[in-house]
Amino acid sequence: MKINPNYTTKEAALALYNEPLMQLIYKAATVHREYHNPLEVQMSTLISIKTGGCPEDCSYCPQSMKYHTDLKVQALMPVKEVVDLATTAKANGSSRVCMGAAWRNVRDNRDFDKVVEMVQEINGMGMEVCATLGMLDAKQAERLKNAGLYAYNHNLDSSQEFYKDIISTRQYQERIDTIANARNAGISVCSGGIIGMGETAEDRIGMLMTYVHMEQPPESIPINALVAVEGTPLEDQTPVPVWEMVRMVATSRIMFPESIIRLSAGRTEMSQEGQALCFMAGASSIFAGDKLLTTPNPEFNEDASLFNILGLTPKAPFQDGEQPETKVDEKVEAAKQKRAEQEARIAASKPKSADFEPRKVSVQ
Ligand code: SAM
Ligand code: DTB
Ligand code: SF4
Repeated sequence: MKINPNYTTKEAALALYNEPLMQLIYKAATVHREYHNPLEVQMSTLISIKTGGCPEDCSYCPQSMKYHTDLKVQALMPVKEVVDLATTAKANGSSRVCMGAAWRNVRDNRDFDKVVEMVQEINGMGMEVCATLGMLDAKQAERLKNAGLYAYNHNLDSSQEFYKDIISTRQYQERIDTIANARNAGISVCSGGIIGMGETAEDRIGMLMTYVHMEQPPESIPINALVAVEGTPLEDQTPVPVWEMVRMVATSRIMFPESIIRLSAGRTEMSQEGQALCFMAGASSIFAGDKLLTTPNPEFNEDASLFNILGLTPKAPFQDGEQPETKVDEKVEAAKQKRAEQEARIAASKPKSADFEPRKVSVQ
């Protein structure tokens, strides 16, 4: 993944961000056409495989157990349910599934075995599989890679300076380390941030500068507008003007010409015209489906109509990288074997239908 050599200092990047908007959009659209097909948009479907009850205190997040939101905590979904949702997503044009878990970090337990199995199954369906499960060590990253994971999402969210104001339960460096673990395992990196949390333009650029200084910038950069959820510390934040979203998308597009810029959370608050400007400014991916993880997203029909108006088409999977191979995972195999044995035992203990044959009663 390339970085744009003209914007490797904070001053240059900030000056770009502050350029007259029409000029910024034009520059971004030009870069976009040079590196991407501007009529194709990647559709990625989010599945919240484990919802709420998270021990972290990210001030924007309705899933933190520190805040009192209306959210219903849900344990890890069964593998079959996730596969069924992925099947629907594929039928609706999504080429990627992103499985999100409200975890601080991945633990080597049965739940992780199930996530590995989900990755195997969805990769087997010919879709790009992404996961966002919190912090990840090198071994866990390797296991996910071997299962067929295509991408790992782990956002920096904002600048290192502003980070301390929104999260106290983990360090910025820990985020950077997880990203490095995914990268070193050969997994494509998805990492971006949120605007509208009260940060300055310098903070937005500060986050992008962290990506500039990485050995390799992320293959995809999600730009989220804060969804201000009642009960979270950021519930009263004023909605970010669409123009700032356009600026952030355009600046990211120009600074990282080869990466995919994803127009992420916040689309329900944006007009079709606002979203069109973001596509013009270089966004080439969205989250599809009427729900993000826990908050609403535009309906399938609304997006279909927008794509129709703008002449956009969904992007096919694996256009930017090969489909990973799924390798055998001992723990998943053992769990499957155990499940099969249990099912066989249950079947054997059920009374045979013959046992229920009605007794013949002779009528006299
Ligand atoms: N727990 C994992 C983690 O934090 O990495 C994965 C799930 S977490 C919900 C994924 C990302 O969603 C966060 O990093 C944040 O950028 C985004 N997010 C969460 N709540 C949001 C909100 N209210 N508005 C916009 N983006 C949000
Ligand atoms: C990302 O950058 N945005 C997505 C995905 N990566 C995991 C999540 C958005 C969550 C918005 C709030 C919610 O629905 O809970
Ligand atoms: Fe937990 Fe992730 Fe939400 Fe932070 S963003 S509270 S880590 S689910």
